[in-house]
Amino acid sequence: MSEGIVFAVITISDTCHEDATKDRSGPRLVQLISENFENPRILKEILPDEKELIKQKLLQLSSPEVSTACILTTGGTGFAARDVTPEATKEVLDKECPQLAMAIGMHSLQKTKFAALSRSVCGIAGKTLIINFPGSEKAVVECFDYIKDLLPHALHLIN
Ligand code: MTE
Ligand code: CU1
Repeated sequence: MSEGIVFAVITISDTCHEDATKDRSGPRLVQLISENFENPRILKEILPDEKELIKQKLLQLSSPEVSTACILTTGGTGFAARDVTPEATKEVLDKECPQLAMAIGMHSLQKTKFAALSRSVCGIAGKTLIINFPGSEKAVVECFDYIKDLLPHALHLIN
């Protein structure tokens, strides 16, 4: 069996960090990756809405030793005081990919105008593509559905 793409799914939520049984978006993303990619290796994490913890985890997963191909985060992209996922992500990126974030946003706006309330960012850290998704299960399904066809080519270009 050939080695598949290495993914990481990070749920970012105080609530889910306290009680992992409340995490529906993370497991849903794991399921969607498994259904759409061959033999993926999927690392799974749940973090509280703490910028420094998020940043350290993104740095670790994108380091050459772990070299995750693609990190999908879910949650912490909104307007609440503790929503800091985009800020943590920006601090680890070498390159931002604003058109990818914009494209996901435009797709999302066709589903709900509340997509305007996500501050998600996308970019490249080392050889790792990092994509922020909003926190709801509905949102991760919609956003994953949009990027799944783009991912193989995007990851190919990075590596
Ligand atoms: N994007 C999609 N595709 N579908 C959605 O249902 N919900 C929005 C938005 N983006 C949504 C979406 C809502 S209601 C919010 S508040 C923001 O994402 C931020 O969510 P977060 O704080 O959980 O990251
Ligand atoms: Cu909302």
